[in-house]
Amino acid sequence: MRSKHFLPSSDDQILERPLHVGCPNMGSRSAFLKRVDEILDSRWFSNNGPLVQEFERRIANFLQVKHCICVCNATVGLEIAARAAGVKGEVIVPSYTFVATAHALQWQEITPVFADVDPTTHNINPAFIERHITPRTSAIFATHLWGRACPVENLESIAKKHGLLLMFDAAHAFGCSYRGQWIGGFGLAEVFSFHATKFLNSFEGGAITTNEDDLAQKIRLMTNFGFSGYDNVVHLGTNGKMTEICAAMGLANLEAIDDLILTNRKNYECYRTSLARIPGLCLMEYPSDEKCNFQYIVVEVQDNAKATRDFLVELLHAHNILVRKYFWPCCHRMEPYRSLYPYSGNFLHCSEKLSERILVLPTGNSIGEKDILRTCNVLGSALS
Ligand code: T4K
Repeated sequence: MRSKHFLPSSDDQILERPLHVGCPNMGSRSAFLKRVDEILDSRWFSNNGPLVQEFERRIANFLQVKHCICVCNATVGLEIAARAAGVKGEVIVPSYTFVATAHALQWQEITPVFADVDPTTHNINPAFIERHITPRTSAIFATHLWGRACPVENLESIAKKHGLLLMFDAAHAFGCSYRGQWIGGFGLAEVFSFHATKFLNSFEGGAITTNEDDLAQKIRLMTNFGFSGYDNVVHLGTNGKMTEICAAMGLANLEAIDDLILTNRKNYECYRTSLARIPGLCLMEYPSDEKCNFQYIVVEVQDNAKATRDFLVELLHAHNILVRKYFWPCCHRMEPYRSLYPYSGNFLHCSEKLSERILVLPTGNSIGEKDILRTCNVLGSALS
């Protein structure tokens, strides 16, 4: 399968700039730098500063959700949200997701129980959840993978039937909707990531959103060591705070969100046109009746393709196009899960298949049409 014919010479490589999946987006540099000056002048750098408060207010308004608590990253956000909600025992999660979804639970000795996903949406498949429910199950933690909403209503009815909590890892899903309503207000709580690689980034960061007043209050306490005012610790807590500089970046990017989504959408359409000519590749579709941030260009390498996914990754990397095999391997094939739960793969056929076949291509506002054509030409050279 592998052929030297497709590999570029070292001269070609030097000429072509690297294209990264996850290359950070930037909104207005001047809007960001103006806020940085304000931060330095005010000498207020962290601990619920004015920019974090503004970022929280604007996210809550945007998503039309009652509460938003910004955090230092989504992983800590997931840990805090689970703990504040009283999640314990076993929790049903997808295995085809970033490992943080499972780690956030295992970190606090809650057992992630992996359920299989749907081959089209790549989200947890409600049909496979009930078989994993035991007397120890306390919750379902579902990921809106790639920003495509989970089947929320089905999950709600399973959770209700079995008395389980329902929460969402919404790390990919800022600016996406389910049945016309922004993701952010579903389940007990949802957790967003604003990591550098996310289309809306705050360098590092995240946010927990909820419509539950008591839960929001508890999450806020837990994010700041359990402090309620000066010198008064009323709860167990950790340090999950977002800094002012991160909020400044988040605000500059939130102000640019329409442009960022438009760029992602244009890139997606450009990929769609170019990939349609290449046999053996299937571009992930996003539902046309929902809002979507188009931050991931997800391509499935099909059985009839003339090259494997791994060959294509190697080839693209040789051309300085740094595509990713998200999410390979699945969580259950990573430590500590591989050793702790060695048989969990028996029920995860679709997850395993996807993790062997999915290729994620570069997008964002550092990528243009020329870069997309360059990427598709390399793919075409191997597959046509
Ligand atoms: N849940 C889900 C479903 C998630 O996808 C994530 C994170 C989380 C929870 C947890 O969220 P956080 O706690 O991170 O807020 C990257 C990100 O680090 C991670 O945030 C993200 N998901 C995941 C999908 O991607 P890696 O292991 O792929 O990172 P790395 O270092 O290989 O970088 C990814 C790509 O981005 C590379 O091609 C290089 C490029 N890059 C990266 C950075 C940081 C840049 O071009 N510039 C940069 O500054 O995890």
